[in-house]
Amino acid sequence: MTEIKHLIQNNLNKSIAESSNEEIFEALLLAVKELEERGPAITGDKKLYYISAEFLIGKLLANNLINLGIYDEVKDLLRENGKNIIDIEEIEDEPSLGNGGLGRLAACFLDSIATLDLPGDGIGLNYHFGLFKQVFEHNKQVEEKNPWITTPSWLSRQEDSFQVSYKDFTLKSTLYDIDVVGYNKGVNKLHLFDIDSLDEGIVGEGISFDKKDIQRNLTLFLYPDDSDKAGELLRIYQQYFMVSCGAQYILKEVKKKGYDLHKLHEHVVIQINDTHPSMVIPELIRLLRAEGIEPDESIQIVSKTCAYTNHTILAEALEKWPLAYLEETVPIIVPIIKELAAKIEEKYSNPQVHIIDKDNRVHMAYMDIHYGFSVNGVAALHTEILKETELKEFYNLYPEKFNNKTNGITFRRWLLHANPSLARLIESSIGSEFKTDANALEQLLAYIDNEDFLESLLAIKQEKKIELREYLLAKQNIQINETGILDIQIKRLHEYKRQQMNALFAIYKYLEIKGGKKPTTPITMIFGAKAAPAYTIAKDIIHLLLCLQELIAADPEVAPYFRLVMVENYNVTLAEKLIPAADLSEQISLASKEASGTGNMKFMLNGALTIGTEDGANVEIHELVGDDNIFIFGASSEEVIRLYETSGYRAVDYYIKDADIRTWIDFIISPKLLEIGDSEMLLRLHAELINKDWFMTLLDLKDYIKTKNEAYAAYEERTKWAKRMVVNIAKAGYFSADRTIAEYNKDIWKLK
Ligand code: GPV
Repeated sequence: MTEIKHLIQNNLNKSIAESSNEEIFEALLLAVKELEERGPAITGDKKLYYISAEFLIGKLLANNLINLGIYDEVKDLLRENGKNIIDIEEIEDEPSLGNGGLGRLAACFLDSIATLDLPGDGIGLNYHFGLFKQVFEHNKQVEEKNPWITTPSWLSRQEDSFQVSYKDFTLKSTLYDIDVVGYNKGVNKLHLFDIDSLDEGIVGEGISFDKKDIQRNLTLFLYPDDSDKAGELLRIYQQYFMVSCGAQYILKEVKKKGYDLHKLHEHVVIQINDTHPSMVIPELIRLLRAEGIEPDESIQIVSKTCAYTNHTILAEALEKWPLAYLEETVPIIVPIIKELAAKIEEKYSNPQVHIIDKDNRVHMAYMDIHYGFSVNGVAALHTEILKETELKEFYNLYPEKFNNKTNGITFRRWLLHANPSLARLIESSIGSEFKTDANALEQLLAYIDNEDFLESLLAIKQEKKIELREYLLAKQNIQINETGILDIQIKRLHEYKRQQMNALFAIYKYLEIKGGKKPTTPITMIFGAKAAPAYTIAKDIIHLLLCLQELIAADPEVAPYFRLVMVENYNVTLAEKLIPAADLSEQISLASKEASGTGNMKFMLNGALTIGTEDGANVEIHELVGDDNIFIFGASSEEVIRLYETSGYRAVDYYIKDADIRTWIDFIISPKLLEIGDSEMLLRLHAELINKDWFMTLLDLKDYIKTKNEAYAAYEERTKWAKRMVVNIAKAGYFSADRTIAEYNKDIWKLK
């Protein structure tokens, strides 16, 4: 009997064939955990700690089986016993520890760090109800709690416990670890801190709870509503808890290993994932001083230990905590923050680089830049914008700190797991080298004129569409057409990502079909997106999409040619089903606003073509695949930045001057839609698009429609399209997170 078979059997009290899928899942989970415990821990003289408010890790069973190198063995074993591994995978609840790209990036990074055999752990929080679960009622988003922790679980409770001191009380932490196993490599850890005093019972209707009851609510939710002061304070409580536990854990490990705290930076590097963990800087300084290290030396040590990644240029997303809020919650670090700020004010008269502004708000990013040794953006264009515009004054002070690390994705999850048929086709053509060296995918270019290969590629896309159709029907009672083009936009709902522009495309297409111009190939548009609970306009956009879905499906003149559907509760699991089936990848943010994007990379790897603006990593995708293999449209980032600087964009001008645009926008408040939808929401969105439109939807709308029509037409030439797919897959290797992590290590972390 093989080892894994033995382990599974040990955890079952009957044969595999007689066990239920649930029982098999539980036995497998325990067996995998046992194998991981036996696997070698990754060690080294210097260790990375990646601190992040989010880790959007996705389901772990298949991922871990693949990385342990036993997925096929387990699949065969189950099949011999009349079980299908896909059904077993379905049993697992997806961990709800992340929100969007930033959290998914952290998860891809942990996978690559372990795969490159680098000692590096994640540090975060164990949110019991995570990010809310989205349900649709009356064509609106409703939020529910998202309990995901089951018994047994991937979480393993640890002995470590720390005290975290706030102004009015102290909390005692508990710790849960999740194993992070590299692809055919050793094991790192994701450390998730929690409190025993949490009370899940305080959550009432939906996701409501008493925001002031910190000792019972601290780790209930990721990103609790911060539209009022109590919500903002709760976020500070959460952030400080995460970094204080993280810093205490790090120092405990360092001391256990017998290292000299004066040389902390030789043994530890802390990557601060956006500004949520920024308070780790004053906290670590505080802890070093408590260990007897001199004040100035403590600052110097921490400055050599911490590195900061910026993930946005949106001003509203750059955290600035009022000093008074910090005094009210975490007074223990306030004197240190003031001290750090005073040193900067002494040194630099320019108020633009001061940590505490004239309104007494603490700019967390500025603290990271002054007191960290590295600042990186997440795509080439993004880093350039940081250097030249948003963080220009800081770049002038510290040019040597700034560097770019273009994001990446793990090909284990996004190719080997999500699309095994494609992985098999690739392997049968160019061998298995691509599994450990993503650049080997370039060898696929030799197959661009190979008819058999192109046919197989199209056949796999078709197979994935059928699988998606069956899945959506079974899980969400959604009907899609597996013939024709599948055009997908899946990402958090935000005005800068411009789902509203895609909705206006749908209105245009609907009216065109009503006018008698029927598409030669059926079109299916799929959306997936959650809106932050307090983000009114984002919820209005979801409402418009759901109303359009209903209108189009009910119209017999249109429905046979065109469907729009919005999947409920978009998450990693759904992404794994949607991306392999996609033909067209929507990456249509207002240029300059999307720091990188990572969905764009997942679609490309799975043979979807991108329609996109010259934004974030789209720019690098465009450079790699060339003009003929991507559909680029819209204003450039320079033009957009200039329009902002000169207040040169007025949506209402487009509305007045262009009759087409007026028709499409007014359709939002047409009798047909008002009959289906909520007039308050539709009227508000209509007014917003005409009078505000902060993210310039109307600037690019017509170019977008023209370009998308070209893409749809190009889809009809199947062989030519398949060749474009080949180029996209072949050039995707650059976006392996293994490459990104190798660069972080070479330039920033310097781990052995
Ligand atoms: I700041 N991002 C995110 O998902 N959440 C955040 O709070 C912030 C940034 C995203 C960016 O929007 C993406 O462009 C980027 O690809 C991703 O972070 C990872 O870098």
